[in-house]
Amino acid sequence: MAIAIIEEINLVEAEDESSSQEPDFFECADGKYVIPNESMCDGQVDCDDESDESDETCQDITCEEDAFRCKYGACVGKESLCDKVDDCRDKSDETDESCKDK
Ligand SMILES: [Ca+2]
Ligand SMILES: [Ca+2]
Repeated sequence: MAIAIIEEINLVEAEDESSSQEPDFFECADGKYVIPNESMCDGQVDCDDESDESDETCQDITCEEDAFRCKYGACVGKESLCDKVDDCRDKSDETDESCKDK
């Protein structure tokens, strides 16, 4: 019983440590690469497994006010919209739907 209580305390301390400091890097889901935070959800795939540009990674991030938001959540510059270059991983910046108002 006593051992169980000690383990519980350690667990709480570990959680506190990780939540108190913002990580500067994003670790790919496969653990092979660590990329700078700014490369996360920038439209370009940096992780072998594409986990830096996945729906799960990007759907909750916030874009700059003047950025274009790709369908899966990544942020690219507004000037990237409909410039005939695929800037979003899912090419959602170059779809007819995205460009119809341009
Ligand atoms: Ca990226
Ligand atoms: Ca583009």
